Formats: sequence, structure tokens, C-alpha cells
Amino acid sequence: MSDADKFLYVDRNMVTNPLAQADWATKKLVWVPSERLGFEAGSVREERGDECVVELADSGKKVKVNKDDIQKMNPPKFSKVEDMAELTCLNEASVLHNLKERYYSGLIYTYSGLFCVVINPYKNLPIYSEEIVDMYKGKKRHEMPPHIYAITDTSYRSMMQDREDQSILCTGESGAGKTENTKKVIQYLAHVASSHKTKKDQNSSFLSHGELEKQLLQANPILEAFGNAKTVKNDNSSRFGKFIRINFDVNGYIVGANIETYLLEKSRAIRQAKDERTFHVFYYMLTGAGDKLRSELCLEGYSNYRFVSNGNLTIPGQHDKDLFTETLEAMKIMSIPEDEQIGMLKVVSSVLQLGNMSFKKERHTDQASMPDNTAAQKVCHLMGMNVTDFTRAILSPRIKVGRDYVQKAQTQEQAEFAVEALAKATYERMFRWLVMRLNKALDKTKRQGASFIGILDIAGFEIFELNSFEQMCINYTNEKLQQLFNHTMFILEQEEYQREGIEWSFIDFGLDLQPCIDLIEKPANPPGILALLDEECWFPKATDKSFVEKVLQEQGGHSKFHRPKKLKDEADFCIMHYAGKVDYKADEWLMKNMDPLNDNVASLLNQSTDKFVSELWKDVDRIVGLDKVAGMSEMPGAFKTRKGMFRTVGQLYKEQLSKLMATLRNTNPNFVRCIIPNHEKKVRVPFPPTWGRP
Ligand code: AOV
Ligand code: MG
Repeated sequence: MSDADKFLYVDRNMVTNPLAQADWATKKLVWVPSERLGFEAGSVREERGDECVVELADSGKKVKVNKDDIQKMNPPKFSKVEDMAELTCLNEASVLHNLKERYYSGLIYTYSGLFCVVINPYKNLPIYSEEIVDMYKGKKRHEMPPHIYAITDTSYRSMMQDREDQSILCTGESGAGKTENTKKVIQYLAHVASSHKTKKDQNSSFLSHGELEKQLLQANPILEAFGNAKTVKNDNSSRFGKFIRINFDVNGYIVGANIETYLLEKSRAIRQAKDERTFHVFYYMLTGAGDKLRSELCLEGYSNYRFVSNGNLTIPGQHDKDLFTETLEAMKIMSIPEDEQIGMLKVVSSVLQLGNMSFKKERHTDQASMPDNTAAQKVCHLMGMNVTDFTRAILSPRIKVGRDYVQKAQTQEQAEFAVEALAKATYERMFRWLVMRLNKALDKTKRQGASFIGILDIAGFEIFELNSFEQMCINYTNEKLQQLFNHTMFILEQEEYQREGIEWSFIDFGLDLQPCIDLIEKPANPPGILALLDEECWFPKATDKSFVEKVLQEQGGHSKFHRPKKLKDEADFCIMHYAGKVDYKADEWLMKNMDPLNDNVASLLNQSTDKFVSELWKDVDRIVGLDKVAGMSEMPGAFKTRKGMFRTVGQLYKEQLSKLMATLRNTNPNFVRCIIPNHEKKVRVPFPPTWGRP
């Protein structure tokens, strides 16, 4: 067996052992529930009414088990089967056992009928080389061992044959391998498209395709540099969702691509939880920039920056310094010119500087002052603003009261809030600009594709000890995608039975996730959490606390909603998501949803002398002045006047997500279910004897 083969093919010599077959028959082997292992193998010794006595294969211990709790074991010839739909006994224990047996032998991909399961190996396997890509090209699914390439090839072929748009949807909790598999899909498609070129059109205009594919592959490392970060769950966690649409012409050549991104977790730019980092690019820049660049960007050491709260936190095996060079190299391939690269880095540096601006409360008034303007000067230098104007815009902005404008001194909290909001907005705008820029490169052929394959890679389901607005949005997205999966796999299947007149009573597998989705997104009767949050945002005097009260009042009795226990009152409410119960804390939700920004500063940035900065701020229409929030209690109804033009973060996101779902529903979906084998990022351990068949 070659090195790669070991990670693709089952070693049949090990599996078809006649002794095992005999053993299975005589010993009446079954699976019984086990607290520690999920299920344990055992042989039935005695049957008494509803109960059985089972001798556990591992310990020899005899246990009494209710017959209903026993699950049948498949004959040994099914061991490590590639498609679990083939199992004679299709039960939970057998499915888990099969996945586990395969995973422990290094076989990470397994089919389960219509979809593919993959278990994160936490180790680079030799199964993603170009030779392997070629091996899978044009093969039918059953001709080759399970692989993400087979899924990709199948969807590529169906796109070509049926002229139907396809989607490849990676799901799974944070750290399960969605992003890694997404990259393999793109790698495969880029390769398949260029091999067409070398075969057919060696000298024609298709030469430019080689470059397009190269760019397609380089878009990812750039996006990851700016949008991924280390969390406690994943060293390279996607802090945004993305849908990459690759367009093909009638001959199957890639003619262009487009990336849509969803909800960047911008709060990470200013604050990170313990043991977590901000976006990778901050570390790349701080460790990788040479002397000349350091002075151009006014860079300082980690310890000087308040916004890198955990200092120079490194990731084992990751060289931030080298990744800086690689990111710049990738930008070059994307034809992002050097001045724009510097423009982006200046933004990253100014985000850090914004964190160093500090304010003090004046002794006799409530007003904020800024005793030291060093950081402000650096910010202004980097962002092309006049420091006096900038300071005034932060400390005493002009705001509209009725029909007039007045200057209003800010409190220390207001000034601090404005600066943090500005840092987040700047970073987010830069990220959006970057995506726009990548799209410009990827779309340059301007040729209409005949059909497309869309690849979705969202931020995975996450449960931290306490969870905020961002987690609710992430988990809500996962809920919607899981609902699409359930619908495709089970509900549509059942409907088919009904249509074909097969006798079948409709079974609710508990798989309809609509109740939980409604709890979050329903507009009225009763309004869901997002609608209630919006309502509170328009309501003068509202606070995060009054929001929680309203949610408890409107949704307190919802089956997927739980009030937190009084004793452990850290959380404000819990949602029973399909993947688990999540405790949410509602601090800052109103602000996160309104996302207000000091419009005085926004117009200064719009007028910036720096071309790149003014480009980032050229549209200032989605901006609502900070005064509308800070002075909320003094100006009842301030929001109402702007209701027509102002959209909340929740609202915008809900719409974006429903558009995505509509797109996906018009495609033929191919699901890849990523599974995390342990939460310690550990490479597999030897096959445990307790789990194996005796
Ligand atoms: P995610 O996308 O599902 O999490 P990733 O794809 O980033 O998870 O995977 C997490 C880490 O697991 C990667 O950085 C790799 O180290 C490792 N890994 C995953 N799949 C493979 C593979 N096939 N081969 C080798 N290593 C792998 V998140 O973005 O946090 O939801 O939000
Ligand atoms: Mg990811």
C-alpha cells in the first residue's frame, strides 16, 4: 500500500476474518449503552422477558439491559464500510462504531447515503496531492474511496450533465474542519478546470484561466489573515461566514468567481477573551514588518497596545512572521498594488492606536478630556485627519437638536464608546473593501457563467461559557443550515414516499428546527428575539435589562427558551439549539444591534487626505450619530425619525441570511458533515480495545 492508500482504502485482509464472523454468530454480539463510551460490545447470555443479561466483551462483566436499549451489531463483513447506507443494521451504535473504526484506522471520510461525513484528523494526511485529484477526476462515486474530492467531482458532473447549479455545504461545530474542506473543494475545482485547458486549448485565450485559478486559490489565505483568529475552540477560527460562488461556462471552464461574506465578528478587533487572539493580520504585521514599514506604520511593541489584550500570544507551529510575507505575496497575486496594501496595514495600525487613546473625567463637570494626545496624533497621521478636528469630533461633536446643530460635550464613557465603535467600524469597512477588491480580481473576465457551484463555509456552532449577540447570530445561521439539511434529507424524502403512494406515516424525528428559528427570527405574534431587540432599540430609555425583561415576557413559555436558574444567574436567558443549550448574556446587545457611530468623525474620514481612507468612508449613509444613542433619554423618539433609513445589524443579517437560503434552495445541495473528534486538538490515539469487536 502506498502512503496515501493507507488513508483511503480499507485493509480488507484485516476485515474479512472468518473467525470474527463465526464469533459474531455464536456469541450473539450486540451493542449496549455505555456512559463512558457511548456504546459497548457484549454478548447476550440470557433473555428474560423485557430484559437481557449481556456479558461485556471488554471486562467480562455481566449487566442487565432492557431489550429496547440493545442495538443490533452488524456482521463483521460490514466493518469499516465506506457507505453506511449499506449496513444491515442501521442504528446509532453501528453508525458511531463504523465512523470510529474508520477514523482510528486513518480513514476520515465516510459516506452516509446522500451525504459525506468527515472527522478532523488534526494532522496533515497525504491524501490531497495533485495525483490524488487526478485519481478522482471523472470517477463515479462508488469507484473510489470516500473523499471530499468525490463529492466535488460528483457535483461538478451533475452541474455539467443536468445544467443545475450546485452547492457544497460544510457544516459542523467550531473546529470541525469546515474551512479546511472548503479549501480542498476549491483546490479540486481549480485543478479540474485547468486540466481542461492543457488538454484542449493550449494556445487559445484560456491561458488566462491559469491566472484566475491561481487567484482563486490565493483569495483564501488573504481572507483568513483578515477574518480568522485563534479562539479557544480553533486556532484558525473563521470569524465571518463566506459563500464562494465559482462560475463555469458550458464547457466546464471556470470563468470567474464571487465571494460573499457574512457578519464579521468585528468586536474581536478591540477585545478578546482569555487565551484568544484578535485577527491574524495584527500579529503578522507586528512580527513581520521590517524597519522601514514599522516606521511608516508607526508600529510599536505588543505591550504598548491595549487592543491586543493578551499580548503576543503565539500559536504552536504557526510562524506569524513568515505568514506576513505570504499574505503580501498573495495580495500581489490578487493584483492588489503596494499602495493599497500599505493602506490596509495603516488601517490595521490605526485600529491599534485608537485603543491607546484614553480619556479622563473633568473634575467638576461630567465632561471628558484627553490629557495626552500622542495616540490621537498617530491615529490622525495614519488616517489623514487634522488632530484638532478629530479631537473635537470625539470630545464635543456637533449634534442635531430639533432643527439646530449644537456642540455637545461628551462624558468619558461616551468618548470611549465612540473610539471603540470607530475602531470596529474602520476594521469592518476595510474587510468589506478587501472582499470587494478580491471580487474585482476574480470577476475580471466579465463572462457570464452558464452555471455555478457555491461553496458555503460559515462560522460553526459555538458554545462558550457565556455567549453574546455574535454567538446568537452564528448559532442562528447554523440552525438555518441544519434545517436545510434536515429538510433535504428527511422531510423531502418522506414527502417523496407520500407522493409515490408508499404507505408511510409522517414521522417527526424531532428534526424540524423551525420552533427555534422562529424564536429568533419571527417578526410578530409573538415577536422573536431579533424583533424584540429591534423594538427596544427604537424605544427611548430602553436598556439591555429591559430587553431581557421583554424577551422573558414574550417568549418565556417557548419550548426552546429557558429562563436561567436563579443561582447561576450569570446568563440572562438560554436557547435550546439543536446542537445544545446555550447561555446568553445580553450585555451591550442594544448597542451591538444599533451599532451607532460618531458621524462627525465619519465625515472627517470621508474627507481624509489619505486616498485609501476616504475610499473606505465614501458612503456614510448607514451611519447614525452617536448622539442618537448617548442622548437617548433626553431625546425621546430620536430613532423614530430615522426609522425609515436606519437598519439594525440583526435586521440586515436576517435579510442577508434569508437571501442566502433562497439561493441555496435553488441549487442541488451536497452536504459535508464535519465532526470534531476531541476538544484538545489531539491527533488520533490507538484503537481502544474496549470499542473493538472481540
Ligand atoms: P472550522 O472551520 O470547522 O471551524 P477548520 O477547518 O478551521 O475548522 O479546522 C480546524 C483545524 O483542524 C485546522 O486548522 C487544521 O489544523 C485541522 N484540520 C481540519 N481538517 C483537517 C484536515 N482535513 N486535514 C488536516 N487538518 C485538518 V470555525 O471556522 O472555528 O467554525 O468557526
Ligand atoms: Mg472555519
